[in-house]
Amino acid sequence: MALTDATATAAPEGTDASSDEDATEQRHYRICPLCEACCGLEIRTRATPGGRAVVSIRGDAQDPFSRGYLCPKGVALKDLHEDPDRLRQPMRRRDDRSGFDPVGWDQAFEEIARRLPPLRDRHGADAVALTIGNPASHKIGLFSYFPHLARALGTRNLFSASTLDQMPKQLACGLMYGHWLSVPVPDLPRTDLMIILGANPMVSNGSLWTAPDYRGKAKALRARGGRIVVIDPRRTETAQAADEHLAIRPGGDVFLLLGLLHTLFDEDLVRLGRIADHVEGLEALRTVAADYAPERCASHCGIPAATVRQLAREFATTERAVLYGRIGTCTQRFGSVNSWLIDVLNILTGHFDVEGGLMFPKAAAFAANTMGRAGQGKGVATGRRHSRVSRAPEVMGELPISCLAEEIETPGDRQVRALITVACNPVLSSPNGARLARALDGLDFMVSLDPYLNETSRHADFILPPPSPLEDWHYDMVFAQLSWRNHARWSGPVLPAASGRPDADTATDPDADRTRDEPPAPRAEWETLLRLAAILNGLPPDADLQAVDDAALRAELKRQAGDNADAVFSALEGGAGPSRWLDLGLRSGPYGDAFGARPDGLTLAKVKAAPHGIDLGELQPRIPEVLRTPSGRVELAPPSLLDDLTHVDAALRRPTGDELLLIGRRETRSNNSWMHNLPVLAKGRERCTLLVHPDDAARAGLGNGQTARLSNARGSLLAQVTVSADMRPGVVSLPHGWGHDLAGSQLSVAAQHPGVNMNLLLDEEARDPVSGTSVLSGIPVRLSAAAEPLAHG
Ligand SMILES: Nc1nc2c(c(=O)[nH]1)N[C@H]1C(S)=C(S)[C@@H](COP(=O)(O)OP(=O)(O)OC[C@H]3O[C@@H](n4cnc5c(=O)[nH]c(N)nc54)[C@H](O)[C@@H]3O)O[C@H]1N2
Ligand SMILES: Nc1nc2c(c(=O)[nH]1)N[C@H]1C(S)=C(S)[C@@H](COP(=O)(O)OP(=O)(O)OC[C@H]3O[C@@H](n4cnc5c(=O)[nH]c(N)nc54)[C@H](O)[C@@H]3O)O[C@H]1N2
Ligand code: SF4
Ligand SMILES: [Mo]
Repeated sequence: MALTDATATAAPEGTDASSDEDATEQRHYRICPLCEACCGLEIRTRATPGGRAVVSIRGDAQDPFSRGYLCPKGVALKDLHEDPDRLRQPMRRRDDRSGFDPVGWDQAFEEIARRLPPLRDRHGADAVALTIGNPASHKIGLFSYFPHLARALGTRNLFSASTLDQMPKQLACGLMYGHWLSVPVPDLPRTDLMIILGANPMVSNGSLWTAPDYRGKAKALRARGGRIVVIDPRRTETAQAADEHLAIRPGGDVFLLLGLLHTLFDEDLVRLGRIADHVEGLEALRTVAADYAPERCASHCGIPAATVRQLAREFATTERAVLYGRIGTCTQRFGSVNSWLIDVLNILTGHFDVEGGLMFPKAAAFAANTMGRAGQGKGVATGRRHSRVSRAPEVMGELPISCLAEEIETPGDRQVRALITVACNPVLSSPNGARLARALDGLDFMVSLDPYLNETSRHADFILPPPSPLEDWHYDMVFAQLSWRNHARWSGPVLPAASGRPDADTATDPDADRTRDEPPAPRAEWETLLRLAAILNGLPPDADLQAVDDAALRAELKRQAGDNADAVFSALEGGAGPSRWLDLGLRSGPYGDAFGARPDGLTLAKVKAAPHGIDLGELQPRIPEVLRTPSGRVELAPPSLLDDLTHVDAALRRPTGDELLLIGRRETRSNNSWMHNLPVLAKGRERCTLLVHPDDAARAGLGNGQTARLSNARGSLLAQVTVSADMRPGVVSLPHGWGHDLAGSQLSVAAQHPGVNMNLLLDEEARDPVSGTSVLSGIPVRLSAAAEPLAHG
């Protein structure tokens, strides 16, 4: 039997049936869970013989946060919901490995209970690895209940997409401000100069910065006389809509940033402003800066020294300015140092914790930097343990995901023998996925929580699918902590569970008893995670989940509320699952009603009653209250980052090579590795193409539309060439997340335009050793004209 989560089954909030329309048509307001912009959508549905169907999806003009913005992916939620390849029930791999068959949930959990705990008991907790991917941060059910599973497993082999992405930023922020998610964001609406380094928000819609409609906000900045400077090896869509583009050498950011730092001290441009009394380590920075004159760094960053000095002056002397860096600066050898220096430069120029600079959001729920004692804390620690094979240090409780394959392959004590993947596709998303795919075949047992039988889940023994986003309710646990404006927005399920599936006509109440042969209704993801956790904690596979959930909540309340725990427990809204935790987070949060002590404050009921969400205003200065460092200050010179400068110095002494360098890119109609199966996004021109500068194309004898071979010591692949003067000479660009031609996946649309997986050319051992993050950019490659044509495309 499925559990009831009152929030999941109640529909009226966020839904309205208007009388002037067809009586069967309803409008629903739903936050898009597909990327970090978190746009509010208006979704119209109509009654159909089988249930309800989506009629249209558009931006919700009344959403105070996204104000009507949406991108083509938001519209694709309909295709995702209706995708015949999207799994609606658990799949079990046949014993002869010839494919998968659907099974009931009870049967799946029974078999998992039979196989997984004994394996863990025999080989130890570390023998079961756990990976979690990008969509998990967009799903409250996954994000809030994943820790239950991680705790129940007790494994040290915990991996995530963070070490392919933002870990350097989280580490730098953790060290400087005391918490992993105290990440300040650009106050774009109030700035006059925005410098963007290694990010393409025009396409990505922003990252570690929830800011729907970058385009509109950038346009407004320029209309009020401001300037945008983009520093990127490619003249990106964001650069094309900016005032200036500097084509940096891939991997050159650290040299640019140090050159800027040098100039600030050298030309007496340091102005700390109002936070001067709250920083530690200024003199250490002055000492560091002395070594990195732009004249020394210029050839390594590929930007002339005079330009670097001029940029430093303009940044320092513009009253409201901000420097923002993202994934292009993170997925490099010096990713952590880059992330640190970006914030340092904002701080030293007085563009930090002030209007128009980098500012800290204040989320309504779940933000650690709104909990506990304001202004001081424990800070963060790393390296409390190390990976078994490469001895890579743990960061934020995780090991580098690029270590997963070797942990599975290398025999010995604590060898990984089983794996649970949660919303993760590392066969395509991590370096050298081919090696990982081979390693996965050597596992004794694997479970994937995923809506698709794809490049990674095809290796699993069981695939446990989520409901479609339109069948689920939503609240952003993570992105409200990274938002351009404070807000609290909740959205209800748009469609009843199990609509839009092939058997929808016969769909019954998801909670009704059913026989094993009937296709089961989707299970909420928190329920799947809690069920797995219960099994690993030794409970039978049909244990009473309500009791398990109640016990976990009561234990937390005992910790937080002591003697009041029982009263708080009874006051919380929602039958089970994340809704009670959300009510707790909101009510005890910075805008909350504090369980009656602040009657005007927020509760889940109040947030649910506002269909378009609640606006909580512009970002406000938060130093020192936001800090959780042991010193109670901003740590400008964390020792582990200072230490890495020795390696920067060594790199600066080596001459730059003249190899061709491969970088990645993102496409508007694509999202990492998993949205290529949606017809509305997949149609049109080929997207997985190689951008090559005209000079490099001519040298290799390649023209537009021809097939190139790209190769290095790791491997070789074919890609269709697009000649583009937007590339820096000597740099080529290929999007990541493609390569849907692997046998055994069930992605019929994606298979028609499979593209190639650029990560096959990446070295899984190339990492920023401080954060464990993979080097995904600036990869040396050889380019030649291919004798053979592309198999697809
Ligand atoms: N070369 C190169 N490689 C890169 C990058 C790059 O820029 N260049 N970018 C990196 C970055 S930033 C990231 S974040 C990673 C992403 O790495 P991953 O998280 O491994 O990859 P995604 O493509 O986001 O895959 C998400 C998986 O979740 C599944 N999924 C989708 N929705 C749901 C859901 O609601 N529930 C569940 N349970 N599963 C769901 C999808 O089917 C897919 O299998 O890739 C990284 N890889
Ligand atoms: N449409 C779409 N949107 C997405 C995604 C998607 O796949 N598609 N993925 C989502 C995810 S998971 C994330 S993490 C975010 C990422 O969001 P962004 O950080 O904005 O990511 P990108 O668009 O990859 O932009 C990175 C830029 O860095 C540049 N670059 C590469 N190497 C270097 C370098 O060495 N130095 C500098 N300075 N620049 C470099 C690239 O040319 C690219 O323009 O996007 C999210 N949004
Ligand atoms: S930008 Fe597109 S994918 Fe991202 S939240 Fe908005 S509609 Fe969804
Ligand atoms: Mo990402």
